Amino acid sequence: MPFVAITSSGSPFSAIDPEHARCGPMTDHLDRIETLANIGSSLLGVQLEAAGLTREDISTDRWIFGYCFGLFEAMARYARLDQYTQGMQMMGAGFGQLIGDKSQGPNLFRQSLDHQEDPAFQEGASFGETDLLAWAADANALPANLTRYARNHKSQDSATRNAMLKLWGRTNSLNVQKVLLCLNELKLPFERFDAGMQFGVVKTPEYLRMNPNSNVPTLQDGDFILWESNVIVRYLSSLHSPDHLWPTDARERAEAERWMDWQQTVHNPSLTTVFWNLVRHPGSIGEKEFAQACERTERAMDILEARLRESKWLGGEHFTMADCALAPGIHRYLHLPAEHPQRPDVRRFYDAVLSRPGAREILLLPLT
Ligand SMILES: N[C@@H](CCC(=O)N[C@@H](CS)C(=O)NCC(=O)O)C(=O)O
Repeated sequence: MPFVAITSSGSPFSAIDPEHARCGPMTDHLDRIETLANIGSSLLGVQLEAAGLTREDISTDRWIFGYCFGLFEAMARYARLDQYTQGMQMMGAGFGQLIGDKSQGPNLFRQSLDHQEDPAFQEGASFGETDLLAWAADANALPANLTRYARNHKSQDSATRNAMLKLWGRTNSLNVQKVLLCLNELKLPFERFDAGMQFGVVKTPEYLRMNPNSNVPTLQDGDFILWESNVIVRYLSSLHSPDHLWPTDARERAEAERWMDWQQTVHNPSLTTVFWNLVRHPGSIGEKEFAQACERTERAMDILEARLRESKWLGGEHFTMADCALAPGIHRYLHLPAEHPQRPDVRRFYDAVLSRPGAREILLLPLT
């Protein structure tokens, strides 16, 4: 289906270009921003529909989110909007119109900034720009890249989509990252929904019905809801990877589980205090408490270093669920803005994790 021309005369792209505006007088910036947001959201709405996608795909699929962002951003650039005020306003308004909820537009725009480092988002964004240019050159051009992406990645019917695993949780959460690592390692398709901290959601009645702790992650597998990150990792591993991620030999499994429980009870509590004081809420922890937490963290890291000196992975010679559970905390430790002792075996382990399927896109995010 060709793109629909949004303006009544000439190419709709003329409305974008300030030099060739033919869509009527735009008396002030606000009019212009509104017009551009209108054009972008109408264009994207038509494109998404033509590719068999829904507006929900924007929040569940990073590539699509990136595509919309890229197209809006390219419009703002060609229209020479001031990037930090008019551009942001236009994209907020555009996203709001696109999802049919104006109040959520600016929020969606802010979320898009969190995904800038995500390779899927970046790829989508660059194709959004390419398709915009094709459309600028020819108002009947097809959204070729979007259509191809939809064909390759979104071909499941709705029954498959309903059966797909669903995960709630923001990507900068250490506990969510464990589950994401596990899902990618197992190459399981899933949908992820932002939740927690700035995204909210966790206090809504619907979410509390799933997870009364009001925290993330939460996994939905059909009619089964599960929370507690390490238990989710165990569940997925035992179901999809017995003998590999989830060792069937009782002692091998106990070895992996030992490190998972240790992560929750020893490694994470002090690391979280240090992380909060250095990154999330700088200076929020008293001096004495902080010093104690630093010391405990280093002691725990000594234990990890010793384990990884004698063993390739935490569970033994093979990658297991324990490595999914520990790697995000190790990433966090290694990237804290603080001096720490050289930890060659921890570093070797961390580099080996980064070479696993889909690990880089999860771990290589700035600490926030
Ligand atoms: N023991 C739980 C802890 C879950 C937890 O504390 N999650 C944090 C993020 S790592 C959270 O939801 N914080 C509140 C928020 O993000 O709004 C687990 O391992 O899943």
